[in-house]
This record gives sequence, structure tokens and C-alpha cells, in this order.
Amino acid sequence: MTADSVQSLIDQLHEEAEMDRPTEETPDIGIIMGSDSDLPTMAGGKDKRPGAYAALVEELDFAEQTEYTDAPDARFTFETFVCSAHRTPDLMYAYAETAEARGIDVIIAGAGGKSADLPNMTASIAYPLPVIGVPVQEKSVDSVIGMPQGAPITAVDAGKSFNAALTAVQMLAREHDELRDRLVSYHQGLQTGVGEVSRDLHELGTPGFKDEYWDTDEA
Ligand code: RP5
Repeated sequence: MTADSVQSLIDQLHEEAEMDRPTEETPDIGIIMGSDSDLPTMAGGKDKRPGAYAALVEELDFAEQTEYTDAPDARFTFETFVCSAHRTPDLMYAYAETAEARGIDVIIAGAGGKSADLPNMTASIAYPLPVIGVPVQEKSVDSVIGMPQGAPITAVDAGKSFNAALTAVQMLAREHDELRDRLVSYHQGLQTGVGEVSRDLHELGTPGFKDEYWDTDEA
């Protein structure tokens, strides 16, 4: 028996799949996760490393689309849902089954625990849409990446949803030069940071560098 709150999401996904909306107005990336307890890893949060949300919004100028029929001004967007493979298998199935028709080009799917089945099952149902799996914990890695021959999934290391977002945008960039430019610019920013830190470490010396860069407690 499917709960009403879940059934209404399933119905909504199917209705949206029938709408045939212009591709510029549909989310390009779908982010799903097994539980809202995965959100700190999938999005980033206080005292957590930055996640997919930060990569997309802060580094690559994407916007989150919260209403399917009311796209943000940003050309490139993503959407976010919780759908558990084990608690709400119908919702997982509906999301994966309708994703392509709803205009999604790539899915990022994260799950934790030892039975992290959302990414691999979504990859099988959404095929040929690419799915990037994020094992939310180290113990989830095997269940995310362990797919049989002929049933592909792409995956990142445990917790690295930031990289999953970059990979998703790399896929989209094959068709959108603007995204290619944003990825290159992001990488140049990384290089600039390393160069500046390296020069400072060399020129300030280790004690001077610690004074400049570290909190007093760390030194
Ligand atoms: C997995 O079980 C979820 O992806 C989550 O990582 C884990 C625990 O879920 P909660 O009990 O916190 O909802 O399916």
C-alpha cells in the first residue's frame, strides 16, 4: 500500500512526463537521495565538506528548480528529491522511469548504509540515462558500484557528491560550450589557489605560513 504523500509525488512525476516541456525549462540534473539524513553529504552543510549543491550553485551558476512548470531564470538547473529504494520503491521506480521524459539529462543518486541500492536500481531503471552514484558512507561503496556486466553506473568515492556534480556537468558540457567554459574557469580557479598557497608557503616559511593561514589553536 503506497502512502498518499508518496502517491501524490508519483502522480506528479507521471503528469510532468506527459507535459513535453521545452528542454530549456526542465531541470538538467536530478539529484535524489535515500533519506534527508543524506542531505549534509549530498548538498554540504555546516561542518561538512561542500557537496553537489555547492558545486552547482556556487561554482557553476546552476539554480535549483523547485517547481517543474516554473523554471528559474538560470539556463541550467537541477532538482532535488528524497526517494528511498527500500521504503518507497514505487517512488524510486517512478522517478527513474519518468526522468528522461521529464527532461532530465543525468541523475545523481546518493545513498548510505550497507544496502545503498538507490543509485544502482535507479541506473537500471533509468537506462540509458546516465546515473552517477554517491556512496554516502565508506560502507556503501560496494553496493553502489557493484553492478553486473551490461548494467552500467558511474560512481564517485564515498561522500564526494561535489565531484558527482562536476561529472554531471562534464556530461552536459559535451552539448553546451557555455558549461565547458564554466568547468575550465572553475579548474583555473583551483590552480590559481594552489599556486598562491605554494608561493606563500615558500616565501613565508612554515612558521610564517602557519601564523598567516592557521587558526591559533591549530598551530
Ligand atoms: C539509506 O539509509 C539512506 O540513504 C541513508 O543513508 C540511510 C539511513 O537513512 P535514515 O534512517 O537516516 O533515514 O537508505
